[in-house]
Amino acid sequence: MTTSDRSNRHRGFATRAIHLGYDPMEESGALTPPIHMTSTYAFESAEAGGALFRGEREGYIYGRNRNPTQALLEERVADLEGAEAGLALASGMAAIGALCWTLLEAGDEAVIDHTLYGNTFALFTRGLPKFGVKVTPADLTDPAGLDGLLGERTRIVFFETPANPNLRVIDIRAVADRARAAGALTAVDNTFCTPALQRPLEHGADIVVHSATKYLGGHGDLLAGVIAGPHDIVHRIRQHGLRYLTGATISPMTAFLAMRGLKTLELRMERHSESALRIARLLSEHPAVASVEYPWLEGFPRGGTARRQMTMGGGLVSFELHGGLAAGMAFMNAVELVTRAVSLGDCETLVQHPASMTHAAYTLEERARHGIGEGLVRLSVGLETVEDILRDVEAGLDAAMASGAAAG
Ligand code: 7XF
Repeated sequence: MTTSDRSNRHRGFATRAIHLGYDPMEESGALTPPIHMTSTYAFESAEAGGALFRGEREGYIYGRNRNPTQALLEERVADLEGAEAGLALASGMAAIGALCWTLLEAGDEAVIDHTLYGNTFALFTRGLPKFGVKVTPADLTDPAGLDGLLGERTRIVFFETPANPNLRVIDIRAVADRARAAGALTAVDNTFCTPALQRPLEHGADIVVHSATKYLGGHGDLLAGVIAGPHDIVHRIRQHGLRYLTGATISPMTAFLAMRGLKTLELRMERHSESALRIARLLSEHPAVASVEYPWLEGFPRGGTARRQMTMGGGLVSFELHGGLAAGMAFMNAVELVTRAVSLGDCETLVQHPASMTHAAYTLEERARHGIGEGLVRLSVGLETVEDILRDVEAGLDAAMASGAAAG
């Protein structure tokens, strides 16, 4: 068998998530890739060390830049996203930060969608302007609205789809076409879908970022981030964003755990999606519920776009109760199996309140302007027996109604 056969690049998604780029026979037959716990690398000669630093030779120098365990994770995620290259970092925020610090400079502009994870919003609207970058939030569910916002200095258009926490869906192709025509890069946070359900690069985006803390890792036991995109951009982010602008390196142990998660990614995303659809349907039929956000639910805004760019609905469901915030709080306090916690994409079903938790970085006024409801409750549907989740959610809704709060 040739080396290229062993790389498994021609195989299906799940096979590549398990086998890509690793040949056990090159590592003493070890079935799982070794964890390279080393901070630095020996140079064959003094000259060879210099050549590595000058980029004239391929190889490892120092653990802050790269490690073989990390390199395999990067190769796998990049391949699954259909990207030339990947870069793994210490967290999702490390990935988004390294991307911004590398690609933007004082005087540049960026356009972001109205709805982003709270700290991504804070990075763009509080962090970057301190260094002379102008950031304009826009409603990218209407891509035509971009036309007046893209200037000569616009370098990046950044959004999530579906967005955290209200699941709004953005047409990747429509935004990317406009951005490209104006000379700007399109970067999509693909955390909610993962490449198992949506590959933004196939729809015209230039760069994908992930909080691998969520579905890629999949087990609530690590923090990590990934960037995937063209080789030259990813190389620049490694050389600048990772090496000296943030130093936010992923640990080899964490890279190993993230790869263990990847092996079951496709399976998990299917089950998350199937269960979430059932929960979304239950919610939409319950008298306590005022509205449900789930991309696969009948009548969901831009559901056609969702079905064009995603293969299933994913594991996140958000909803508002008739009794608003008080009813939502009563629901969260009544559930027993569902765990009150932020984060998402774990095996455990988690519930949280975006306005006071994940999106507390927005001001009250910003949340109102950007469509993040004060009463919105976000569920990350886990992998437990779906009947158990359904029963617990229903009991929570009944309890919220009985408390009187849901009458609102
Ligand atoms: O730095 P992290 O690995 O936590 O990733 C940041 C991040 C980036 N993009 C999206 C779409 C995210 O959802 C996140 C983290 N979100 C968690 C949440 O919404 O529950 C953070 C818990 S405060």
